[in-house]
Amino acid sequence: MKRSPKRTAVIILPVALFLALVPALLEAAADPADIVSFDRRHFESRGLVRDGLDLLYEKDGRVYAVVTPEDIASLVSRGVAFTIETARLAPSAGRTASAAGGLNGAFHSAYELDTELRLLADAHPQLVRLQEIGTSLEGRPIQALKISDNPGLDEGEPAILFLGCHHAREWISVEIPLLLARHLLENYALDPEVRSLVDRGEIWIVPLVNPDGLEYSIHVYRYWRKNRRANSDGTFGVDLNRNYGYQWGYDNVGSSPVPGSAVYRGTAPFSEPETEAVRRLFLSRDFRAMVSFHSFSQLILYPWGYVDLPTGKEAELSTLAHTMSALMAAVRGAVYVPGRASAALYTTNGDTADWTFGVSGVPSFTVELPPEDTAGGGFFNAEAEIEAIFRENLPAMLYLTNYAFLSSPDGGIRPRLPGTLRRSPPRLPLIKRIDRDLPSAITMNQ
Ligand code: 0X9
Ligand code: CA
Ligand code: ZN
Repeated sequence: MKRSPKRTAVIILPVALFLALVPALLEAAADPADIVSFDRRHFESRGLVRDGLDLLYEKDGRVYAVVTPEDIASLVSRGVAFTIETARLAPSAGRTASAAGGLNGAFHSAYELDTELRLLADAHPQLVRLQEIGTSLEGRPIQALKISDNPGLDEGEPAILFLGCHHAREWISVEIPLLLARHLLENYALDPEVRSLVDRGEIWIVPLVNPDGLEYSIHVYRYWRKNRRANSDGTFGVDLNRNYGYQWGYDNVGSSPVPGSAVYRGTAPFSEPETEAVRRLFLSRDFRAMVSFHSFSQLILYPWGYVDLPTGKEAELSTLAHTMSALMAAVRGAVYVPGRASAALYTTNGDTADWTFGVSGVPSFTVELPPEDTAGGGFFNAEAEIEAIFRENLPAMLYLTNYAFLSSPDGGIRPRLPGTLRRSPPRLPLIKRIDRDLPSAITMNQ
């Protein structure tokens, strides 16, 4: 039903008339409204009844509407990806984040990603299966794409895993694995290299491990890092990249036992449904390599992370990291510095790569995406850069996928390097701390 125009201010009214208006005033008080926007294509394709929403206007391909909580529930159930715009439109809000629409511009919220993944899966049913691998604390699906020929069959092929967004504020880390999925699906018929990889193995892509945190980062607090666990002391959040089970809680430097800390490790290994979902997926298939995308600093990190010691495969991991770095630099010159995680950055315990390597011995990497530093934008990547960052990561990801599919199941490798191995880039000095960009007045514990 179309709502009445804005209620006009009541100035002076006889008491009787005022009393007659009380129900309407109560209704107004009980009728909190937000403004949302969504792509007009979704609007048309999802069969929304035009009269059912309080439409405001259409701009740059997006429809804006006033919605109640019931309207939001209805949008969610119809699978419409929307962005809550209220804060942006408030008089106090500053410049808009983007011309592309939405508080998060061209980046994907959890809902926007869900829609995108469904559209991708629907468009390529012969190459991809969308699988919910778990549910976040707040009930959001954690989605995986399995990309392979005969994706509905269990062909027991070797697999590789790409993960995005353990950390809420690292929005770019959702986009790169998502674009990788799109690239594989849209180029299967055109590109023999893509086709060969997709035919020979399973490429598993989980663009968003931490949906609750991402939503919080979009709508409430841009610098949020952790998930949204309500901790026992009233603080929120477990650092999902400290919650994995290999050498979990090894010391209090690489993770923290304090719930309010940005690097709180949780009450137990895999205490969080988000990490548990990754654990179950990883143990259920024949994974031969893993990449977890983070931002920022432009690094390619390999185990160990928990202590500055080499693994038994230091040489292989180092060679792989250097090769990937060279492939990345060849695209447009951006140097991703390769190194052992503990030495090149800092020690962490309970991170993803230590666990996948620790339990399986397969090449496992944390890729810290651009920019290099806070001067380059820190956690804020220009929308116009998303595609270029993907392009420079793509050859390295294809290379690692091929390498993984040639490896033997015990994690040992039949070496086969590309003919055009370039020299590794120079190693740069690095200073990076988790909290380095946080305005000191803002507490992490909200
Ligand atoms: O601290 C992390 O979890 C990662 N960096 S981030 O700024 N994206 O939070 C790095 C994890 C890599 N592992 C180690 N450095 N040990
Ligand atoms: Ca297959
Ligand atoms: Zn991170």
